[in-house]
Amino acid sequence: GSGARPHVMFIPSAGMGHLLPFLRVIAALARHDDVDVSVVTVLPTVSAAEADHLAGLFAAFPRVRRADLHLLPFDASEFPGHDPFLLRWEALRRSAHLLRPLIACGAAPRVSAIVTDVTLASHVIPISKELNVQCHVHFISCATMLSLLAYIPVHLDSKAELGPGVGDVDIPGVRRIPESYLPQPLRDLNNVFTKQFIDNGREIINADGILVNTFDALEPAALAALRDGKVVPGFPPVNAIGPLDSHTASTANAKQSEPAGSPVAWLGEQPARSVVYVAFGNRSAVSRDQLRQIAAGLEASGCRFLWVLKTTTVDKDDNTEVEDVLGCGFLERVRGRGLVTKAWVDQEALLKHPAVGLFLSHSGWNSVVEAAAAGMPLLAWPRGGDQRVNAMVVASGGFGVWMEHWSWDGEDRLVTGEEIREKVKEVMSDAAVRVRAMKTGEEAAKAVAEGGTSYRSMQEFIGKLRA
Ligand code: BUP
Repeated sequence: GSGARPHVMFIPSAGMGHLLPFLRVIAALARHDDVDVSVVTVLPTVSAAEADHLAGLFAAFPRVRRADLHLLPFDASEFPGHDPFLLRWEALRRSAHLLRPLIACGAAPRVSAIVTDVTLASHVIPISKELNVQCHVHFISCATMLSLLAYIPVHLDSKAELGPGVGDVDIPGVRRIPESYLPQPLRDLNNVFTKQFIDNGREIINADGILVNTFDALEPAALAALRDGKVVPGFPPVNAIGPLDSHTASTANAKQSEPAGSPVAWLGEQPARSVVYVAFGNRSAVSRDQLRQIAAGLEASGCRFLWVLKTTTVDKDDNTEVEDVLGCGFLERVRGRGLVTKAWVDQEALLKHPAVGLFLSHSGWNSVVEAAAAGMPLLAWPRGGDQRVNAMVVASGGFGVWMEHWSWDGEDRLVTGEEIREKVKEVMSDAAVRVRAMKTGEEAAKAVAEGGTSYRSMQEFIGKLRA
């Protein structure tokens, strides 16, 4: 009821690309003393990074309550070869009815609003209606991807002839996206991810609002089209609240001194804008052969580089040696100018470091927004999922270069070390991209500063929680 103290229950999903931005929203809300916050913790977590970050959140915000959810047994053999995080989404969706009692009987005061990860939207929104609780969806990709999710049911319903996949999608007021740029599973209408995507797209229209980690200046057309009802008439309010700030910012454990040899300590010894930061996210499936070409390209470029190397999709079982992957002698040859780490790094902080001059990235959306916030030019090499759509946003914003024809998961072609060397050198010295990136960083700062578009969007969201 009006005037009552809001109690918001957050329902996250799996994968760091989902969890990290979610934790950032939770932290933003938990900093308000007059809002109660609960977080559904699904056990066991898929990766060690997820477990660590959840523990970090509860340590930093003792007021945040934790509501444990134990998943029902899930037989993954039904989906051979699928990504473990995607399977977790399916497992969670099949256990979603267990959320009902958690929401209804959650600790006093009564849960007044839910913020759910988009992967669970089609299950959680109906439960929230039954329980008469506000439901906001946290969307973890760009507004352009949100417009795709919203429009896909309309697109499929209006197609006379269905191919094996969704086909090219022409999103009204936004842009036309060729099928080859969509997440790979959408080429198969029977894929479990495609079914989830369509179900969530159909249901999201019934949400009370949508939170997106983007900002108005970054995606003006997509945000306007969503808000004007051009994509889907009557679409819920879209609150662009990015770039989201780190969930540990301004807490006691945020400022620790850097151990010698750590990436930040190493960066401190390098000249300004001299280092290429290379990272393809948490669960990239870059093949061994491709990794070796990247190594060759970096070596031949003569540039300094910091490479966060992941060799398995889930961090828990990753104990391969760097030398096994990149070939023996590589580390020796680049000693002093190249640092390769398999450890978790604070990417947000690295991107703000003055020694970094370029980010070679898979263009996962969080990485893109972190780069935009840091005014860091991107060399975008999308690998899968929403990453080509994200790279379209980078290219149209001009703060990075999209390698549109470089390979994509599932394609055989290797991008050679020579191609990588040439492009890295070229973009490292591209003044126009650097200026555009700095400008984007300024726009990002303006958006979250008091009175800015994202600041006001966040205020508006908090206002709704109190209504
Ligand atoms: Br790896 C790594 N440190 O060592 P994306 C990643 N990150 O801070 P992805 C670190 O994880 P999914 C590391 O800054 C970003 O916020 C990074 O999200 C952070 O891609 C996040 O960029 C990664 O959206 O998403 O990893 O592909 O995990 O869902 O596959």
